[in-house]
Amino acid sequence: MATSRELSTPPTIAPDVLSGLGQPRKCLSPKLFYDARGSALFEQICELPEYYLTRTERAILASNVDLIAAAAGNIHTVVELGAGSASKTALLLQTLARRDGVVTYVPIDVSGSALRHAARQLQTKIPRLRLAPVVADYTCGLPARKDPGPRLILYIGSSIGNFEPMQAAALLSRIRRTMQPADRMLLGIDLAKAPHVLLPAYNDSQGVTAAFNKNVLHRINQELEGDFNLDQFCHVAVWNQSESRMEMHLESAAAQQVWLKSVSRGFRFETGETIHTENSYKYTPALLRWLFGAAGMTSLQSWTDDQNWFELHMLTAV
Ligand code: AVI
Repeated sequence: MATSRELSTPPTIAPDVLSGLGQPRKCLSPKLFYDARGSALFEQICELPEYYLTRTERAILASNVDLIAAAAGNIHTVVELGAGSASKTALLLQTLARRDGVVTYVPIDVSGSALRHAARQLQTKIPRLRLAPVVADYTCGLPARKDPGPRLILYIGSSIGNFEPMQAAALLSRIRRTMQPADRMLLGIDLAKAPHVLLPAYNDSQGVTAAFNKNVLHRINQELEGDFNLDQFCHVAVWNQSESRMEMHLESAAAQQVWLKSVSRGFRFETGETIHTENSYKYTPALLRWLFGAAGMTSLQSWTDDQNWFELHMLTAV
C-alpha cells in the first residue's frame, strides 16, 4: 500500500518493459507513457480539437458543478486518482471550498512533475485549499487515510477506460472497500460512439498523439540505455468494435534489432510487427451496468453532454 507523501524517485521501468517486450505479442503498459515528457504531451493532447474527451468532461463539470457538489454531500477531503495537472478539478474544488471552507485535496499521481505543477496552479487559484500530494501508483492501493472524512474520490478523465473491464471492476472494488458510507466517488466514463469521432481523437492531424505513443520508446532509450530508432516505428490507432475499445500500437517499419544496454537484453522486430501500447475502452450502457455491479458500486446520479459522448457518475459503495 502506498503511504509515502514524498515526491521521490520512481522505481525502475525494467520489469514492466522486459515482461511486455518478452510476450509473443509484444506490448508495453500504458502507465509507461507518463514520464515528465509524456505527461506534458498528454496535456497537449487534452487541448487538441480532435480529442473531445477533456473538453466534453470539462463542459459537463462546468454546467453541473453545483449539482455535483450537492450530490457529493458534506465533503472534507477530495482524493484525486491519476490527478495529472488537475486542470478540470479546480472548478469543483473552488465550489467545495466556497461552500465548506477549508477542503483538503490529495492528488495522487505517478508523475511528481505533474503534481508539482498542479499544486502550484491550485494554491494560487484557491488559497484556502490544504494540499497533500502523493506520488504513488494508485492501482496498487489507496494511501492510508490521514485526512478528515467524508471523502470524495475523483476518478475522472476516462482513466478507468485504460484498464480491461475485469481489471477496472477489480480496481473499483478495491477502492470501494476503503470507502465509508458517507464517502462518494465521481467517475468519468467515455461512452461508445461513431468511429469517425474516435479515430481522429487517437490520431490527430498535428501528430501529438503519435509523439505521445512513441515517447514510450524514447523513455526506454533514456532509462534503459536502449537504441530504439523512433523513425523506424509508426503510430497506429484502430477502433476494435467487438471489444468496444480504441487501441494504440507502434508498428515496426523494418526488420530490426533493438538493444537495451542497461539490462543486457535485445529484441527482434519483423516488418509490420506491432507493440500494443494502450487500450481505451468506450463504455456501452450494458458494459457500464456490468462494471458497477461487478465492483459493488451504485450510481446515485449521472450527468452527460448534449451528444451523450461522456458521462460523470456519482457512486456510492453498496
Ligand atoms: C489517460 N487516458 C484516459 C487517455 C485515453 O484517452 O485513453 C490516454 C490517451 N491515449 C491517447 N490519447 C490519450
